[in-house]
Amino acid sequence: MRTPGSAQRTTAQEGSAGPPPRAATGLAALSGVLAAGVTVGVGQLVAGLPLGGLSPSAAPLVVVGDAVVDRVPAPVKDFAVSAFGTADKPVLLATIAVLVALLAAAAGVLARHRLALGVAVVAVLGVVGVLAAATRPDATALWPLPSALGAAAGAYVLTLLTRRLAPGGRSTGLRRRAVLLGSVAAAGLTAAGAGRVLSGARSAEESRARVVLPAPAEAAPPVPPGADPAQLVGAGLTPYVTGNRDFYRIDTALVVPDVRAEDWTLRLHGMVEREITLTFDDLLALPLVERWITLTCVSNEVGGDYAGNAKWLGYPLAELLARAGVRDGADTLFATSTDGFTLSAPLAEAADGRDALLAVGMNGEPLPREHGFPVRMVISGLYGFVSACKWVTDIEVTRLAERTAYWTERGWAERAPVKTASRIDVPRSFATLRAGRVPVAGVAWAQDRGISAVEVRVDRGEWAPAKVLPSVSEDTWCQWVFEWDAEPGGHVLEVRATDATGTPQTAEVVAPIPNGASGYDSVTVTVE
Ligand SMILES: Nc1nc2c(c(=O)[nH]1)N[C@H]1C(S)=C(S)[C@@H](COP(=O)(O)O)O[C@H]1N2
Ligand SMILES: [Mo]
Repeated sequence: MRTPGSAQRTTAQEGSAGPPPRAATGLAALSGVLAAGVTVGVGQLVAGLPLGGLSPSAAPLVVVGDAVVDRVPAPVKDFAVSAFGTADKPVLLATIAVLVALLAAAAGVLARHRLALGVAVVAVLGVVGVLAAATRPDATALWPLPSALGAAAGAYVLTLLTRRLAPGGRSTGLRRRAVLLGSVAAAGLTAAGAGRVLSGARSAEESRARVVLPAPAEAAPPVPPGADPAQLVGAGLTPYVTGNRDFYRIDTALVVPDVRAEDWTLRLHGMVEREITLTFDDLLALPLVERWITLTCVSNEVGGDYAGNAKWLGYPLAELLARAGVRDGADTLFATSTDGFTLSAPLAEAADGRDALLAVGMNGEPLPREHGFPVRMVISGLYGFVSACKWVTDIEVTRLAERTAYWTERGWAERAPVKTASRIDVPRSFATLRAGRVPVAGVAWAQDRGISAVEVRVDRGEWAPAKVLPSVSEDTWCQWVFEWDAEPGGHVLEVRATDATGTPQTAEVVAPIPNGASGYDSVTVTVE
């Protein structure tokens, strides 16, 4: 029996034998892209479901992206960091999205000729997601689910669209096609949006909002008056204290790990007399100390800004190690974060009495998620990649020879003390200045040793002393100012610092890999 609907369909079918070939190919490609969109959207939705073993980090694009990050060869990664800096993550995610869209468009076109082939391409994409999910270090048995269900939804959508848009299919009229494609796009976007909302609701952000940090058993000293030449800060000088929002972020995580304080535990084990397991509440109940420590990244180029100074609240690593009782022969703390990143910190430095913390607070707040919420390590005098494990959940006391850390596998050094460095912040390079008194200023650091002198030279002349402003301790950078009598012409200004052991910063120009850049920072200016 014929219904009114089917009669109408028959009419529409008779009205057109399908779009012209170019348009048909375009429609097929669009179908593929929409199917991929539904795959990603449904994947995001499933990943966001409030089920114990699922996590926003299990969403298809995220697991594939993270798997790529861990597998790309070191030179590509170095290139990405140097070319895109901290934007390397969005660039990678966008690249993956574009590649998937291209493959999906091809799947759509294939499907128009042979449906099974197109569906097979979607299935392969699904399998890639499932494998990436299953091999993530923090994966649970449920992690492949978002990719698997997403791909199943994508295959269904591709089949539906291909059949309906085919000549003789149900949706051949222009209006019907638009409605069909529009509904599928809306469904994909709704799923993705719902996934985001669900993930947000049970995220670490909520957990962080509930954290109340205890008052420190030992408060940090206040910043000494005159640490900041106030009149220069607005003019481009870096403030002595770096706000949490302005603090540089460097890590391998594509999506910030979602660790709730309630779920966090730390296991300290290996070459110790007594293994220790701490919950977040256990940690907050210990006598916590506040310390100012400047953190710097080994990837920082001379003159670069991968450096920041904050007031950290935490428990001294030395105390924790003393409680555990370190056995003879150990020389390394092998730290692992929830997302599988690892680093080898030298035990001697962590326990020699310098400022070295298992930190929960940054500038008076719980750690921001990007900076390691709920708990990270910070050790003065060592670059971040060998000391400052964020989202840390496991510390094994071991020997360096027994474990290889994430960056060491990729050609970076096993041990990396911070090199003495200085930077000119004002004037900016290529600035045009008025002749006369010009303040030249910036920062200098040699964490754990301290800075004893900063000098400036103009046009490769004699080094002249700059004024070094007070700092809280040898663990932080300091500001310096040099009053320059600028004469008309083009000039090159250079800076160098001397640490408190009396060793001047080296002039030798080396790249960041494997253990930090060196050489003098310089700016070129024009004086009128
Ligand atoms: N879990 C984790 N911790 C990490 C990293 C990382 O990639 N993953 N990067 C390290 C590096 S290279 C640096 S320089 C510091 C940077 O810390 P920040 O992002 O809070 O400035 O974190 C360190 N800790
Ligand atoms: Mo770093």
